[in-house]
Amino acid sequence: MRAKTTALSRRNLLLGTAALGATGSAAALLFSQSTKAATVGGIKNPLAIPPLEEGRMDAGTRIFNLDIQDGVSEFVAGLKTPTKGINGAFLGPVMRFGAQENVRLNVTNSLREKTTLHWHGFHLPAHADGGPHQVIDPGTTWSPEFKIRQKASTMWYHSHLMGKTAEQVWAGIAGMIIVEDEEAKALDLPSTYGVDDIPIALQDRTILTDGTMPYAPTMHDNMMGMTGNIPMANGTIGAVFDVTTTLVRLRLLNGANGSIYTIGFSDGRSFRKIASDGGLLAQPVEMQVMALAPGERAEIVVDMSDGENTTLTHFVRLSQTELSPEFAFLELRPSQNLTPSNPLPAKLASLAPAVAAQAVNTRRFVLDMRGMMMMGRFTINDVQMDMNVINEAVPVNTTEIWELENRSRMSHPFHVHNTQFRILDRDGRPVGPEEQGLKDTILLRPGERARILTRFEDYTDPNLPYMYHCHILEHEDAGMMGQFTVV
Ligand SMILES: [Cu+2]
Repeated sequence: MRAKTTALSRRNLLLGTAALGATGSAAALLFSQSTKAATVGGIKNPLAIPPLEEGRMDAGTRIFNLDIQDGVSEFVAGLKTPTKGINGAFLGPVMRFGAQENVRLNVTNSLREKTTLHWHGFHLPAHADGGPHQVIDPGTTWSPEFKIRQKASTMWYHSHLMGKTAEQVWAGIAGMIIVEDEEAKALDLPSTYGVDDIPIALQDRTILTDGTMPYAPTMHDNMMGMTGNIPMANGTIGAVFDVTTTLVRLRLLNGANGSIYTIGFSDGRSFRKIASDGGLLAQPVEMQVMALAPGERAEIVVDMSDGENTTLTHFVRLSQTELSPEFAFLELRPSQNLTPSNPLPAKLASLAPAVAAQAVNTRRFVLDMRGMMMMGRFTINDVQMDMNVINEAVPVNTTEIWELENRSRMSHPFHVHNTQFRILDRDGRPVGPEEQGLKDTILLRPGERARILTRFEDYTDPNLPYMYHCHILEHEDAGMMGQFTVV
């Protein structure tokens, strides 16, 4: 018999932030009240740092073994939570790839259900992409091989099973990837794994008092994207990290199903964004608050030389100038004697300018929601995803402008497989320097239009498609996805 359960409440867990409130200041974004004490209901846990997996070299190929499995996690002491993970109970190892290397990923499915594993952000052949067409049956191993053709970046991997992506990612089938290259190494950025270079998967979940974390979206969740009331950083609730260096680099991934995070620090300190989805920006960009949508990554560098604790926080925007803390993700606790870090270089990656005039073709994608309020049908160009329909055939070696329009009344992060694109403009206006780097996912606010510059240079395959889709996983599963081939 099923035990009677209720959801653990954030009101109980987030004592610190609940007490904070927020009062307005017309002058600046409001962070005046410190959320220093705002860890989760007094719960403090050391931040889980996923094992760093570098594979083993065999005849010039870097080989990884990944085992997708059922597990049991203890997010809350004494509560057993059934989860799924890769080489572990929840989430997976951080894999490190070198640019230009060949990799082979032996992915074994030890679940009792089908799954897939998609390498998000990578330029690779369609048969290696791990999308809905590369199903891994229970008890079998899928071994894609591809060459790493990325710049130094923070990527990730996750289930992409047709109609089941949301449920499987919620359970934990996701992990992060670090790509390194010579250009980035020469910059002497903080890069000691787990010391001053920290991968952080930001997620939220709902856990019941019996410990379960069921994927049971309501109509509202299917509509808005599934959200939980408990923040997690790498699966840790109330995460605390002991900082030992004056600068710390956080590789942030929004690995949530449906939550768009507004990221900043509890004491209002600024940080420098150094990388977007596909790699380093041209120069560090100082920011105080940053939107991060499902699927997006951002690398930030935080200056801890003042020796004060601060908490990486998701804020809710009350108005243009008022922010209210919602989730305390990670408390950074500097030690007494910090090791001085190298200063951040003024210039980072060399990036070719994004020139709209190079495009010879324009393609339009209209994201919409049709039907009654709670019976929504999510579409791109008026159609829902059909595994048997190739929606677009894109000529190889052709620079194109993709015009994206969000005609619905909610936000959608639009993700394109197999490419890193550049954002030309939003509603006709150029984007800020923090959005001028390489991107594979772009957040479109309600009613917003954006133009992106794409180019697919090889890996033609007239039969096997790549995906473009909304990265709110409930929207993706509800059909807000389409297929394109490179021909
Ligand atoms: Cu969406």
